[in-house]
Amino acid sequence: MIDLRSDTVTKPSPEMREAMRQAELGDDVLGEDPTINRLQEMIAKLTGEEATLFVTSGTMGNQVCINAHTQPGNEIIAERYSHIFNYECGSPALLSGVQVMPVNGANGSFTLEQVRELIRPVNVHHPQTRLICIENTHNRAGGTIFPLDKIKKISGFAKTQDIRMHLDGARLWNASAAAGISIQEYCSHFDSVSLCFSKGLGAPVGSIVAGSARFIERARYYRKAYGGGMRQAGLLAAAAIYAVNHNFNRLKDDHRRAKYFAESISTIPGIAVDLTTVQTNIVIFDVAGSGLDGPEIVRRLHQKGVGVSSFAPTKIRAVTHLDISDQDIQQAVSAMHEIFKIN
Ligand code: TLP
Repeated sequence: MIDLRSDTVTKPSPEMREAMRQAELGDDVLGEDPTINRLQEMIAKLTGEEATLFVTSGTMGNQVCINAHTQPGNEIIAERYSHIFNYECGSPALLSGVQVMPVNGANGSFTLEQVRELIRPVNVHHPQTRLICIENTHNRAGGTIFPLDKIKKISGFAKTQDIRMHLDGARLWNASAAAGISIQEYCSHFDSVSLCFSKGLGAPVGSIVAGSARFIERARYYRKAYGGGMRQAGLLAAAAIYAVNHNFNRLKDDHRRAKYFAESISTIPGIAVDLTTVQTNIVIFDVAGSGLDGPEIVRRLHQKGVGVSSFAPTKIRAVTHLDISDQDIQQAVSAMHEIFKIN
């Protein structure tokens, strides 16, 4: 199966498994796992943040940060199609007691002017706006990069309003590789950041949150409260260390393959792809013009050994990753041509 459903589907390589086998272990709830501690120090350096905390998933990373920044009854601003607003089970309400004010982005990003309009004036009727969340790259918009100049403007203004900034950087690795902007530069404009090891970098499990030492202490409390305190989890941290050291620099290959796939299918009648949004490893295409719906195309591709995911009634997502080769992409393109020739 050529599995383009997500970059989460990768399996650890023999070398990564060997790194896991050799990991020194301890009880991380007691702060005694040397491999987790090594990973946390490594990412603190990479992000330029004071402290970091290994967590089980991107969702847990975002949610401990939201909880650590807010009080029940607060409001947070997040993009209309963001992961936090759409794919985290309503957890801002469920776990933190906050409501989300959605902002309509253009390709996943929004402007300071839009934020200004949404911040609640102080008034007895209003919730207090406490946090602005940015997703970079933006999954649902097709792996698009949130421009740094927009981030700087929003972050500068947020400071003057005593509003915190959170970065859902599950795929910040991809943004950094594609834009040539360091992880540290991106992180310097946020009070908290969540990064995933189990997407583009290919580790089996795990994310990390970064911020000030005080903030990370609060995040540690919420991690424990959510059942995310793990014991000899250095096994997983070893995979994450391997992933950062070996798989960050190769992301451009995934981006090149995504671009090739997008360009190759864009010439098929009935398929619409906005090539300007294909900036990293995600391709979203619309099959409305083909007369078939998304789930039907997903089914037909599956029969030909190609996995993609249905994202909206007529929209399909394909994601490249480290288990996808040039030949796999070529085969996926051929499968698309075959399907659309029949119709
Ligand atoms: N995204 C998954 C699905 O949940 C949609 C995927 O296949 O892309 N932030 C962003 C931007 C994400 O794309 C995801 C996962 C997460 C957070 C959550 O990460 P996990 O799945 O580790 O909780």
